[in-house]
Amino acid sequence: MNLSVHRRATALAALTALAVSGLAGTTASATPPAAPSAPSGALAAPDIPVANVKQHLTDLQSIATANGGNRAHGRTGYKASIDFVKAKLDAAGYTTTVTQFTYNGTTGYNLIADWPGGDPNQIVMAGSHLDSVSSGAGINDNGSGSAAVLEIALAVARANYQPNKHLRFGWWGAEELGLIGSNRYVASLPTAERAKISGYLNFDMIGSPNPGYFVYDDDPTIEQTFKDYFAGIGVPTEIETEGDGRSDHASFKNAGIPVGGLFTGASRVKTSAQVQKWGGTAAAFDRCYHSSCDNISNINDTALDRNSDAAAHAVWTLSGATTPPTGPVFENAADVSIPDNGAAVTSTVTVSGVAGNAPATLKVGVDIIHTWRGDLVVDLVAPDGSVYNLKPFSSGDSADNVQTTYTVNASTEVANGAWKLRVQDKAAQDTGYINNFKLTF
Ligand code: DTR
Ligand code: ZN
Ligand code: ZN
Ligand code: CA
Repeated sequence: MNLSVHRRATALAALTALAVSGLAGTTASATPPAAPSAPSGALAAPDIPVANVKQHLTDLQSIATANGGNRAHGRTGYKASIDFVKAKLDAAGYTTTVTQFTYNGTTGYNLIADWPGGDPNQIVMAGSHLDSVSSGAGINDNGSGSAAVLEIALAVARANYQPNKHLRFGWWGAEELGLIGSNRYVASLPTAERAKISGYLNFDMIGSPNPGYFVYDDDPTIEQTFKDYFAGIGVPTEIETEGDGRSDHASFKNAGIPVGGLFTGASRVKTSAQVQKWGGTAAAFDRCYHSSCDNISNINDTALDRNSDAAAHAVWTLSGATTPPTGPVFENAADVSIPDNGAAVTSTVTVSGVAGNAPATLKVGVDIIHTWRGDLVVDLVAPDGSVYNLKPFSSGDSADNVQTTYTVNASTEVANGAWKLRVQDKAAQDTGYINNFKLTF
């Protein structure tokens, strides 16, 4: 009963839509070649504004100051840090998840932020631990990594970056007590989910006041991606040796996930050769490591800037940009009504002037107005009659409309000729019409 009321109501809505759109284009139009358009996703990473990263550090310092001087596991400053990062990501359009765990009798938290889109079976992850030790605010260790990863995530949103791979960011709890949060996260993933992570990039201490530029010696592709960035800005790097496996990447590496990361040094002393190379002094890379003086003054802005940019470069490069559609666009904006539970109807686009075959990534833009899209079977029919099913009959799917772009491997089809969008309504009661059919070569 309820169901039929809903179906009736949406049918009325569609009639209204049909009446309005009846004024819209009724002639087929082919417009090759397409006007040059901006890429749908930037191909190169943007510069990460170090001022923004610094502002996040100032905010983390304020959180520590307001919470007894630290952001340690089990203390109020830790949860406040989680809330701070999460709010920024939520506002930027991320899907965020906070997971709880118990360690040492107190509650710990991890924060995961997923950027919608990309191949769900190929995930590029970047992460950092958000907890400090209890003796200080933890601004270099590890506000620096946390703030850089946050700003990179925000830069992804600002650019509306749409990479081929799925992007996920993580902030870990209780790293300082033995990589606890990241271990719990990895342990929580079913084997099949772990296998989808193509790489994990770790950022722990990337703004040391007397910095070195260290790259983790792990996955060769990730390592090379970081090295390429530093080579490009003329900054020499060394392999990280101050304790392999001493940060959250170890949790991922132990599960067989490729890892990499950056580091500017902790309590180890910079050698004179390293002073020659990088400047600074022959003293600890971070004399405030795990101390109360690891505050907002304990940051080298140049190191923070370079490492934030290198991290963004790796996130962009490893997730792969979407190749912008380059070829001509052909479209048919004529409305074709779809009879209820009736015969198939078609909208035709005639392609001409495209040499050779269609691409392996033919973009098929489908815009069908319908009050119960589950009724519909949608196919692309090539000029020679080959059929590519775009959407099967899915009776339970009561949502309105089919408005999406399918990617079809049409590389065995000759491009020129009459391409059809074929739509058949296979269940009674709801109806609609083809609003637009578009092919991008
Ligand atoms: N685990 C870090 C400090 C640390 C020491 N060696 C390395 C090597 C690579 C990354 C980090 C570190 C801490 O949180 O104290
Ligand atoms: Zn530490
Ligand atoms: Zn750390
Ligand atoms: Ca129907």
